[in-house]
Amino acid sequence: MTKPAPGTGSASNKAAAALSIEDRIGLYRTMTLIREFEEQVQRSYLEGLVHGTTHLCNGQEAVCAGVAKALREDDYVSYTYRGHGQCLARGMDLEAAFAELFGRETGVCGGIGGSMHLTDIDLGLIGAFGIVGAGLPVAVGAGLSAQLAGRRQVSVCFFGDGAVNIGAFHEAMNMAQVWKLPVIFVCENNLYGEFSHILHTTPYEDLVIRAAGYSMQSELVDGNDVLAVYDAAAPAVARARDGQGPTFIECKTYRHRGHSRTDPAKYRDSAEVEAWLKLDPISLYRADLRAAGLMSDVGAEDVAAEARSLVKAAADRAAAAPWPSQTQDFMATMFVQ
Ligand SMILES: Cc1ncc(C[n+]2csc(CCOP(=O)(O)OP(=O)(O)O)c2C)c(N)n1
Ligand SMILES: [Mg+2]
Repeated sequence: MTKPAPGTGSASNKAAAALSIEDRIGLYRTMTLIREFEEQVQRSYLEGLVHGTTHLCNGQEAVCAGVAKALREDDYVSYTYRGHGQCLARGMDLEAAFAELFGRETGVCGGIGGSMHLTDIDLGLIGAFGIVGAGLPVAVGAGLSAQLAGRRQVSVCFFGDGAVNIGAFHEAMNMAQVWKLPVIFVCENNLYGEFSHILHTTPYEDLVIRAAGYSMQSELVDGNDVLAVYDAAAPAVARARDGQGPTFIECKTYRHRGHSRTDPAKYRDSAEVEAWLKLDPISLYRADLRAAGLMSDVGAEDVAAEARSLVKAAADRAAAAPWPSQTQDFMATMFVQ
């Protein structure tokens, strides 16, 4: 069994200490909304509403919520096919997100992209990449454009542990560091790439080591601790904005479900799964908020109930939306107001 890594970020919580009570509860809301969204996606999939497959991020909510909290509205974010959480953390409209999964005209990409391609340029969501590692050079390009234009924007790139063995990863890391680009590389190390444990494809589990090869600032954090993630992301974003270059952040986490909807994940040891379920980021954070006297169990249930009802209503509306017309101009839907 793979032992859950403790992470290194939760001890200090320096940036997180400055968060207001509202912000702290907001992080709980964001994670809960993402969880409830994914649960609804699962139900909708079983009802036959989702076209194509879907990759749920249950268990990994603290990574996208914690990083998104550190960003400005005009920053850039790229991610993978497991990107629903990043989109929601940036404020994607729930109905438009479901409509995209359901292949409807009112979807964020006009219903043509589907679950693996949720994108909204107005929210800085510059792309979901199905090709492993493909988002990294694009994020570097976005960072370069921001640097050249002097806009002080930051480009954040989320990717899985599988991406670190792709050539584009190394090219992107190298260029970002040489040119001191405002890029944050966020590796969601959930220990598996599809059906393979990380040690079958990579000689070690701590991928943060890779940053040293590029002399890049790096952080290894407990990706199931939302405040630890924020604590690593906030200073990295501040450095990038100030022209001090990129950071590589490895977030140790775990996906609760299989790789995609058709994967029962039988290749994982049940003791390993159980150990990680006990480290569920939402339950852990709820306990933290309760201990700090910021939220009662009833309050937490209210947040979940509200999120559940919001996603259900959004999914219902999306399911009633029209199909895309065959003459629809895809590019116009995506980029032209
Ligand atoms: C270049 C490339 N090779 C192989 C695949 C097939 N593939 C799809 S997802 C995946 C696993 C990626 O794992 P990871 O990067 O750890 O992300 P996770 O699914 O765990 O979030 C693979 C190999 C692909 N999409 N692109
Ligand atoms: Mg993985």
